[in-house]
Amino acid sequence: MHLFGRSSSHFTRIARIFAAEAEVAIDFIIIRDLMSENPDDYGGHPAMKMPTLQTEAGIWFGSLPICRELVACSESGLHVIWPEDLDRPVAANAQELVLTAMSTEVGLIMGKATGVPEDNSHQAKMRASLLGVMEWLELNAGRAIATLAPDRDLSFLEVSLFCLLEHLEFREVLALDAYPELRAFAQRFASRSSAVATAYKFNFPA
Ligand SMILES: N[C@@H](CCC(=O)N[C@@H](CS)C(=O)NCC(=O)O)C(=O)O
Repeated sequence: MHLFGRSSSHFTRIARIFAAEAEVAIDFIIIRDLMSENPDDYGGHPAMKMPTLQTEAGIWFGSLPICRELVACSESGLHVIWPEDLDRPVAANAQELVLTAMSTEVGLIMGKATGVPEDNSHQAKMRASLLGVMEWLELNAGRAIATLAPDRDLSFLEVSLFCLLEHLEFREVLALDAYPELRAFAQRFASRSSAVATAYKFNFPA
C-alpha cells in the first residue's frame, strides 16, 4: 500500500496513526510540491489533496475512507468507533466541528503561504470560525469522548481531535494555552506509540 502525503499534514497523520494502530505496513510517499496542478503528484487525487492511499483494490481519497480501508485490511481485530456510530448530538457535533476546524486551518495556512493578508475578510472569518470551534470543543469534547464505548481500541473522533490540536501549535496557528481541557487530552493521546511514531515534522526546509 502506498500512502501519499506529508509528515506535516494533519489529515495525513490521521491515516498514519490508523495504519500504526491497525499494524498495517504502508509505503509513505512524500508529496513534493503542493502548488502542483497535476493529480499524479498527489497519488492520483483529482482534487489535489492529501492523503491518498493506493491499494490493489484501487485508489482511496480522504482520511476517513483511507482509515476504513486500513482497518478492513488489518488482521488486528481493532474495535474502532467511526463517525457514523456517534449517535449522541454532542459526539456527532464534536466530530463535525473537528473536521471543520481542520479544513479551516488548511485555509488559513494556505492563505498565509500564498501571501493573502491576515486582515483579508475571508481569512478573518476563518480565524473567528476556528476560535468558535475551539471554544465549543474546550467545553464539550470531554463529554463527547465520554459517550464512546469504553471497550474501544480507537475512535476516529479522538484521532482527528488529537491531530488537529497538535497541528495548531506545530503550524503556529493557535496556542493551546487558553484550552486546558483540550491540551490535557492531547497530552494523554500523545503517549500512544502510534502518535509518537507519526510526530509532525516538515519534510522540506522552509
Ligand atoms: N477531506 C480531506 C481533506 C484533505 C485536505 O484538506 N488536505 C490538506 C492537507 S492536511 C491539503 O491537501 N492541502 C493542500 C491544498 O489544499 O492545496 C481528507 O479527509 O483527507
